[in-house]
Amino acid sequence: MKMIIAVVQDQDSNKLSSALVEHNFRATKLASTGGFLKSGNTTFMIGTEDARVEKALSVIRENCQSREQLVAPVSPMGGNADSYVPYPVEVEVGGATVFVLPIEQFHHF
Ligand code: 2BA
Repeated sequence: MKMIIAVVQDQDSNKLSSALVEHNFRATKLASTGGFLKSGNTTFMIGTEDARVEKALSVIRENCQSREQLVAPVSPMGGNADSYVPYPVEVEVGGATVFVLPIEQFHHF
């Protein structure tokens, strides 16, 4: 068994939830915050059999898209003025950041 942890953009989370249910995957959604942008994203925990990992990855791939996001400039006060960028910078936020972990035990009481 594996645990798939997928960090996705909030805009894709409802679509992905529905697609996972449709394909008979069980998942838990957690509200999370990206460390870099400091804005909300959604983390899915999906426990599944080894044989279904590839299918879960394809469902995630099909339902999450990457987007450009503007990062507002941060005041240099208290920080290093050398690295201060006075204008918004565009970053590409991936459709999904996915980790696949082995599960030692699974219990469902
Ligand atoms: P954030 O940390 O808010 O990052 C959003 C996007 O900002 C990233 O997209 C990347 O394009 C950019 N970025 C992140 N750190 C950067 C840095 N130090 N310098 C320049 N640009 C940077 P993604 O890579 O697609 O990541 C989307 C979200 O997935 C992240 O949101 C974070 O919540 C999660 N994530 C990504 N890599 C992770 C990792 N290794 N461990 C845990 N969570 C991760």
